[in-house]
Amino acid sequence: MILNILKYPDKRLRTIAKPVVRVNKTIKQQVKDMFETMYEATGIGLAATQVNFHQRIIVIDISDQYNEPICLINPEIIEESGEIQCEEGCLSVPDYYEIVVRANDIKVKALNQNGESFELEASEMLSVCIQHEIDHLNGILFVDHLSKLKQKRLKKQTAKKAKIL
Ligand code: GNR
Ligand code: NI
Repeated sequence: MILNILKYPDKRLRTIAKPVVRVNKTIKQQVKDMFETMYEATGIGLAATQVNFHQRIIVIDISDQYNEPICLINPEIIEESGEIQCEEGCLSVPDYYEIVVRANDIKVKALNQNGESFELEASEMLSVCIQHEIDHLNGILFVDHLSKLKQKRLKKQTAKKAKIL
């Protein structure tokens, strides 16, 4: 099932997601729906928060062929180093792109969609995407990393757009 993606400045995007207690049927169905929604929206990642489901689930696929799905449940960054500046966008902030500075190399611990614990080392685009998605689970948007002036401009621009729609 395709899920609705919340759009900035929806306050529900500020919700802090709770850890998944057990990877049961409901969670597995949610993961399925999130992959379907991400692929349909042609994103490279999606956090549960964006579809108004406030438990710690992320889906990612940064491959060209869209055939390398990664699911992270209760993800935790256990190591990080280096720096990368990457132009980011967000399905919850349509048509807006800005450079954000993040760690280039991370090690993440999570559960997979069968509830098994695993670790993943990531760098560059995958690393950026994982950090962007974990931010969502904490109610943080990439625009929060920008200057106050850029945030003010985005806010004004979004309000103006909402008026004509
Ligand atoms: O599709 C997406 N592209 C993207 C590009 C650069 C950095 C992060 C991302 S994630 C984004 C999908 C999304 O909004 N995930 O929360
Ligand atoms: Ni996003």
